[in-house]
Amino acid sequence: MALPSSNLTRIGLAGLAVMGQNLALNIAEKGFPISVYNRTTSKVDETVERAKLEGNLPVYGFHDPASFVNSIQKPRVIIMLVKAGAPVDQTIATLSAHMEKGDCIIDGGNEWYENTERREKAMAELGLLYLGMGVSGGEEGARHGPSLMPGGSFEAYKNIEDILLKVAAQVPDSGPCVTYIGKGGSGNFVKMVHNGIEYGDMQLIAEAYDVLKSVGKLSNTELQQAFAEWNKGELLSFLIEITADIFGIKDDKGDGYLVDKVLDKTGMKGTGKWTVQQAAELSVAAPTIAASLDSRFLSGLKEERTAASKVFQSDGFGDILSSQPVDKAKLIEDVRQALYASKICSYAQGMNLLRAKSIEKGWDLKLGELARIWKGGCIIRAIFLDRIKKAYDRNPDLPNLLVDPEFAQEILDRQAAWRRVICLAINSGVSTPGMSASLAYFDTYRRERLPANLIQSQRDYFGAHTYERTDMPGSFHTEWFKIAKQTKI
Ligand code: NBP
Repeated sequence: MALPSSNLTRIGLAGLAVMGQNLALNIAEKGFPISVYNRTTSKVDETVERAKLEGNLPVYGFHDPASFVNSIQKPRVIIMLVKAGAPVDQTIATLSAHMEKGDCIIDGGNEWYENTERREKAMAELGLLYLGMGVSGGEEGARHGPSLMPGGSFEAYKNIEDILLKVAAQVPDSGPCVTYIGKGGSGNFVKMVHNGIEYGDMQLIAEAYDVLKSVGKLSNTELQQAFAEWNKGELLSFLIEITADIFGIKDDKGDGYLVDKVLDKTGMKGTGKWTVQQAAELSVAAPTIAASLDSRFLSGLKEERTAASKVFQSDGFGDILSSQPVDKAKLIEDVRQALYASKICSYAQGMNLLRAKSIEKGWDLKLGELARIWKGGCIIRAIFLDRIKKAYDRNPDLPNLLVDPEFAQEILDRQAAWRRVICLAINSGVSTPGMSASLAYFDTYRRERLPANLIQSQRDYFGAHTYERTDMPGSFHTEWFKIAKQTKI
């Protein structure tokens, strides 16, 4: 296809693997002529060919970086979608050599936010603008409308706002799933926490499945029906929808269902681990997300778990699975409520992490607005996010989602079912680390007095760390050891 009459395209995209190729086609489909480039040039030809097949979309391929950069109108905007880390630095070096003051590079990868901040500073010294933009929604999202989380240079954002507003997922009652997130690496950070929340959601759903299958003895057909039913109510979401689909898919290489043949070892790429590390750095409790990460670590120990299952089987533990008959309909309803209540706690943790980082970095993140742009396009999209947005609209300074009056009531309404599910799982020897962590988070957060008084006493006993008192101000130290010698029993 010949270049537009101006001989220049509106935007460029470098990195044509799954995400880049699909986002380029999406941008072109929305009416913005786009230049594309990839280190391995066969992917350039592949993308141009796909653009032809998918409706003669205005995608223009280039095999060398100079002609790629020079094909874009000024100020030039180039989105990079290459593997995070060194490939991003290498791509920036390749492209920036041909760019001019005022041009802008956008990294759409899952990058560590500090790398974006380092690069933004380095680019500013060359007079170039820089954005770190979280892109969520996988292949489908990139092609038909992702959730976009751009952070960094506001001027750069303004240069491409018109494109992002059209390319992002569109949610009828709340608009395009994009907003300017804030300065520096805030876009990458928000995407990282989104992924951490995604880990939590997937873990909670997997536990719901485990309880229903292992304790409730639901068949795949019954599981599919239960999840499909859940997807009509407050749990309506992309992840519940695809979970229902998964239970219906037969194995094309043998008998039975595919899900039963999939190896129980979870992969990961790092954003969940970063989320938990950041929560620890900022002293924000994120136990549900941490439990989901730990569960992925443990799932990776397949050989050890297989050996352990034999050890405990031979010692008489084995499957403690309850032999009592289970009322399937009641269990499905209890698990649904437990899942929803657990999910509220998980999102509360993610939102608190975002707020803590926003305060540390001065990003001024708008939590309600983040919930809004996650309502479409991304993996955690869910009707539930609308409730979160409304909670922050009611009170932008909400200390915790749990104390929003609507969420508080929802938790109260579900706590009996939630406790029943966890007790049943524990008594059946089925682990529910995410749901249990969520319940422990709730039970800890809601109590006025915790056993932390004893921990402070111990710390003062062995380390003279001092303690405060409930009945008078000041810092105190007691010679616990000396007194204890006289009172030992
Ligand atoms: P990958 O993360 O698999 O990266 C492949 C791309 O990086 C190819 O274009 C490859 O070029 C390029 N690349 C590499 Br590898 N090393 C390079 C180097 N030294 N110099 C230049 N280019 C280099 O692609 P992806 O799965 O499309 O993801 C892109 C980004 O988006 C990642 O940061 C990813 O974490 C993020 N993301 C992915 C998803 C998803 O569902 N896949 C979702 C959301 C975000 P080549 O063809 O020459 O090898």
